[in-house]
Amino acid sequence: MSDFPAFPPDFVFGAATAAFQIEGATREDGRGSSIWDTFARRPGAVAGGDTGDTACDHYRRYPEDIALLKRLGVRSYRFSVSWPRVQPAGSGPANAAGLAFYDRLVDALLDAGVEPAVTLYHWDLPQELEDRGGWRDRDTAHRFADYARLVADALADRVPRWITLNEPWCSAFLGYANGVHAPGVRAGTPALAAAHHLLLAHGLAVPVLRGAGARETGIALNLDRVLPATDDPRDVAAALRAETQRNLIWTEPLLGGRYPRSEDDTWEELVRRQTFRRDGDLDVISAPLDFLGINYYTPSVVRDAPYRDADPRTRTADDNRFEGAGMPEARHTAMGWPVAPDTLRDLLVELRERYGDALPPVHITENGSAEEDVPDAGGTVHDADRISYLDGHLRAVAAARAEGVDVRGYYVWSLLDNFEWSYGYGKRFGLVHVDYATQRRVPKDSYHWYRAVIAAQA
Ligand code: IFM
Repeated sequence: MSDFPAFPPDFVFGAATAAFQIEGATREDGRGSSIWDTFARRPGAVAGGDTGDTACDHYRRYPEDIALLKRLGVRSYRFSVSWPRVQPAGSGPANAAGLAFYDRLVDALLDAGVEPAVTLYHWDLPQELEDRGGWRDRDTAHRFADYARLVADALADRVPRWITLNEPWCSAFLGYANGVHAPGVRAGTPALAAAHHLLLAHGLAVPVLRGAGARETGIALNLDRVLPATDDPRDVAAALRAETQRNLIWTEPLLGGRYPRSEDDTWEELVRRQTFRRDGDLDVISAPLDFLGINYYTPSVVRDAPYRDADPRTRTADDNRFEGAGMPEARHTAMGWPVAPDTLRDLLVELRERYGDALPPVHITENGSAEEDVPDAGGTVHDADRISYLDGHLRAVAAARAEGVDVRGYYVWSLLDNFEWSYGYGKRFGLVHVDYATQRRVPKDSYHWYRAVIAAQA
């Protein structure tokens, strides 16, 4: 560890999870159904037909998981609240038994000396709201603000850090354009309407959270470092379209109070004929943030390409005349994602250059890798590749800090192996191995490595 960069004493080392991926207990204590409960039952939607019904059984085993966090030495634990556990149908009064779970969780974390950081929405929309249009419908943004109030009134006295939405790009584009995530819609404009309503939901929730006493409020975006495959102007223009879809659609309204200038070239008629934006929305959306959460895993190298669908009437909003060119020279994780830690530094420095003082302090709210973990006879995983991945990305954070980017925290994704959405339980991101047959948890080598990193900083 002697050559490991030093972080300031108040730098937040953390670990993250999300409700649907770990809790299980999907029918317990009055929890309603979510779009992921429905989607996982659609034949072929999730690898192996896996569901979230049991997951890591965290709903019952949370004391054991908190003990793992305590031993790890993290200052903060980022988890998400399940909307259908708190508001089974997505509106109306709180389900007291559902809220009580998070109350117990927060108290147990504080007793263990771990600060809770709450994400309000990590993709598990109550099914009843989807039946009324889901994120295509503006009203869902208002329902979200009501839900935020219920959770914040119950927990903001003890939870300092709040994240409204996790990776709204996935909710909008994987959910309503490409259809590989719940609710599995594959159609044209809805993804753009969904993106706008997600931003609005965030903006409406920010003052609600502050009013309830939240000390720090932000959003977690999965921003991409997009690189053109060549310096041919057509590839450079394609990279800007990719960046518009992945990054600028979020950062421009949130940090700049404007829609991206490049949106016309990216979406053409889809955005020119939109009807979902209203006067005043940008003011709501651009409410100042206390921090920007960035989830980062891998860069994208793209080149110019024709539309995948030549017919504008059926074309989806993720069809923006670019295609992935890959990074054959890089190592790839078990997700097939190229590993290029320096691109995290570049992304952070570029954000700082683009937004200047409008860029709030940053927390890396997720970073981690799925690897082909093979437990030894004792159940331990010797995951040198994951250690190297985390080491590289933490060094990239230190490098960005050295260049003046105010990064204040870093959360490993994830504490536990868990339900990796449409990949089911086949992909493992955890610092802790979970044997799904027995629910036995065994810390991997990466857990011990991260523990040593944190201890050495102290
Ligand atoms: O597991 C997901 C998480 O839910 C959101 N960010 C990316 C992770 C890895 O794919």
